[in-house]
Amino acid sequence: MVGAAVCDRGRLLAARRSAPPALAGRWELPGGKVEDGETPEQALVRELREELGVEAVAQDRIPGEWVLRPGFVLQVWTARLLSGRPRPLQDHDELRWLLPCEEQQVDWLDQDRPAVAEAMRRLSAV
Ligand code: 9L3
Ligand code: MG
Repeated sequence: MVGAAVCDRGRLLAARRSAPPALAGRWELPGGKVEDGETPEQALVRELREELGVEAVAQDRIPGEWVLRPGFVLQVWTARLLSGRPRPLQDHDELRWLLPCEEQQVDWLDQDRPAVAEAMRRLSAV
């Protein structure tokens, strides 16, 4: 699984899941499954296109892997928007751009928290 820490103008994009019921209302880094024949960076670009209707590029890997369930680990890259304005087209029902000081304002999925913290550290450092 690949997650995207989409950063723009000093903010990180947070997406609120609308499904499945157990995760609905929790916030995540948008992304999804890496399909056969794809690199994680390609999957990230495809998922952001499908889920948010934007063109983006993967930038830097955030070190670490977080177990989602047996056989599935989450890897995260920072990402930069090339064009479009993110809209919740599927899987999400709300988006927010968060400043580093606003990191705790949403209820992040547990597995996303370390990567979110690192992405916010990087945003604060520039
Ligand atoms: N997941 C966790 N953090 C993320 C993403 C993109 C996904 N940043 C978890 C939530 C679901 C599973 O992975 O349990 C599948 O996600 P998706 O394929 O529905 O996006
Ligand atoms: Mg997804």
